[in-house]
Amino acid sequence: MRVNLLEKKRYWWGHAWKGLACIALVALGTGCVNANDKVELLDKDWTHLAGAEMVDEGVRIEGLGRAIVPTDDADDQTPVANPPINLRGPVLRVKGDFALSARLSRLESSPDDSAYLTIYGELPLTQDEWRQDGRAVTLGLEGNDLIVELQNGIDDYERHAYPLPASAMSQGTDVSLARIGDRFSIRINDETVALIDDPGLFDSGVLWFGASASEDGEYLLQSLTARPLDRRSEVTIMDNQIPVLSAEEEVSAATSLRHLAEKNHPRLYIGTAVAAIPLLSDKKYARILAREFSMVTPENAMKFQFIHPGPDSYAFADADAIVDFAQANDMAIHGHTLAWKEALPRWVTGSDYTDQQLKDILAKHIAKVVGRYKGRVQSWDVVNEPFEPFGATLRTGSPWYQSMGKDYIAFALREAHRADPEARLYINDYALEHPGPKSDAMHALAKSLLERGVPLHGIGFQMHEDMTDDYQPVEASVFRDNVQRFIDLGLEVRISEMDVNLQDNDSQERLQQQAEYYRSILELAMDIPAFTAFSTWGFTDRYSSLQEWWEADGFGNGLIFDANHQPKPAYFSLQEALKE
Ligand code: 9MR
Repeated sequence: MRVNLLEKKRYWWGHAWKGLACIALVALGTGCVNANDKVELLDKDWTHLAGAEMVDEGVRIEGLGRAIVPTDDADDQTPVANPPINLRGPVLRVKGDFALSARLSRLESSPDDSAYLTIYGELPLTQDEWRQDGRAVTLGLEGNDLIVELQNGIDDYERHAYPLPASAMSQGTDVSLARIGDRFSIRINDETVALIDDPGLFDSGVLWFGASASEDGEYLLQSLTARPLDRRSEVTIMDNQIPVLSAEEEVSAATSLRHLAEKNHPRLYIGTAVAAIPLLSDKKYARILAREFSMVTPENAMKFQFIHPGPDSYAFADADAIVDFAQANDMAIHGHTLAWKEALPRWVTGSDYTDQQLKDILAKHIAKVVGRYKGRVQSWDVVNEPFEPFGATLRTGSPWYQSMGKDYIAFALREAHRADPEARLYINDYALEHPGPKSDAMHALAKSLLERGVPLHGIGFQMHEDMTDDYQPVEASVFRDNVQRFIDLGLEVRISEMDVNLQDNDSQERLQQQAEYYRSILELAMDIPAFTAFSTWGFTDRYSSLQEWWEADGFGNGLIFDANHQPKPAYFSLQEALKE
C-alpha cells in the first residue's frame, strides 16, 4: 500500500511539473506534449524486412543491391534501385507536426558503407520492369555527408547533402526529420542543418519504413522514434499484419468465385496474380483476394531479380508475405518463375560466367527458392516463355540457353523436382492457345521431355488476349481442340495468366464481350478435368500489368474488377458460370 501511495505521489508530482512546463509552453504558443506520446519503432517487427536482422543493439541492415532492370526497349538501361520496404513492420499514423529521430551507426568493420532509412508517405507501385515512385523521404549517410532525398511521385525528385560533423562520423549519427507546417526541419546530433519545403510527402497520414545499405554493405539502425510536436498533433504506431478474412466476411462470401468453384467444381482453382505492396497496404484489395480466389501466383515477388538480387543475397520477404497470406486464407500457391530469360539481375547477365558456372547458378537458385517453399507451393512455372514470341523456335538469348542449349529446360525441371518432389511442375507460355507453329513446338517439346522421363506435369496457357475493333481472341472451341492434344500426352493444363485487353475501347458493349469471352474460357476449364486452375493475371485494373508504366494515372482495362475495385461484367459472368 505504502509503495502504491509513493508511486502515486511521484506520478502526480511528475505531472504537476509537466503541467507547469506545459503552461509555459502554451504561453509560448507551442502547446504541450506528453513524453509518453513518443513511440518506439524498433520495438516493432523488423524481421520481415529483407536484409534486416534484429540484434541487441537495434536492427542490422544489409545492402542487397536489389534493382529493377528496365525492359530491353527502354532508353535508359540503368538499373533502378528497388530497396526493400518493411511491409509487415511498423506503420505510423501521423497528424499535424511530428518528429522522427533515428540513430544510424556505421559499423567499425565497414565505416565507409552508406546507410539509408526511407520513410514512405505513399508506397511505390513496383512492377518487375519498372517502378512508379510514390512519395517518400530518404535520409542517408554517404561518405562524409547526410543526404536527404525527397521523392514526390514520378520524376519529381530532389536531393540535398549536408556535411556531417566529425562527432557524427565516429559514433552513430542522430538524425531527425521534423515536419513543421509545410516544411521539414533536418537535424544532425541536435543541430538544425536545414529547413526544406515539404511538397506534402506525408499528407496521407500513414507512414511506412524501409532501410538499406550500399550493395554488400551494412549498418546498424540503432534507434527510431516518433513524437508529436504539439498538443494538436498525434503519432500512433502498430505493426502491419497479414490480412485475414473475418468469420462474417467468410459467411457473406457464399457466392464468391472461390466458394462457387469449391462447391460446384472442386478440382478447379480460381487463381490470380498477386503483388505484395497492394496486398499489405490496400485492405480492399486483400479482402477481395481472400474472398474470391482459391489460388495465388506471386506476380513478381519470386522472379529472379526480386528474390535473388546478389550472388549470395536473397530477398524473400515479399514472396513470404504472399505465401503466408495464402496459407492464412486457405489458398493454394502457384510459384512463378524459375528459368526465364527476363527479370534477371545484372549480376547474372552482366558477368562472364562459364557455362558450368551458369548451370550452377541456376541449380543453386532453384534449390534455394523451391526448397524454401517446399510443401507450401503446390506447383511451379519452372520454365517460363521458352519460345520466341510467335515462333516455333526456342529463345536463345537467356544465360540458361546460352550455357546449356535446349537442355536447360530438362535441367531446370529436374532440379525443381529434386528440391520438392511433390510439387507439380509446369512450362508456361503465351500465344499457345492458337493451333499453329508455336503450340506445335510446345507440344513436341513436352512430348520429348515426357519420353525422356523428365518431370514435367503440366502446361500453362497464359491467355493474354486482346479484343479490339479489328482483332478477336481465339475462340474457346478452337482452343479446346488445341489443348486436347496436350492432355492426350497425359499432362495437366491450366489457364495461367488470363487478361483481355480492350485497349482504347472499353465501352459497355466491349465490356460485355469481354465478359462473354472470359466466361467461354472458364466454361472450357470447368468442362475438361485436366484443367487444374483458371487464373487471371491480377484481378483489379488498378494494379494491372496492362497499365503502361509511363501512364501514371492510367489503368488497364483487361481484368474482372475495375480500377475502383468494383466488379465488372466479366466478374458477374464468371460467377454465373460457376453457379452451374
Ligand atoms: O505483370 C508482370 C509485370 O509486373 C512485370 O514488369 C513483367 C516483367 O517481369 O512481367 C509481368 O508478368 C508477366 C509474367 O511474368 C509472364 N507472362 C507475361 C506477364 C505479363 O506481362
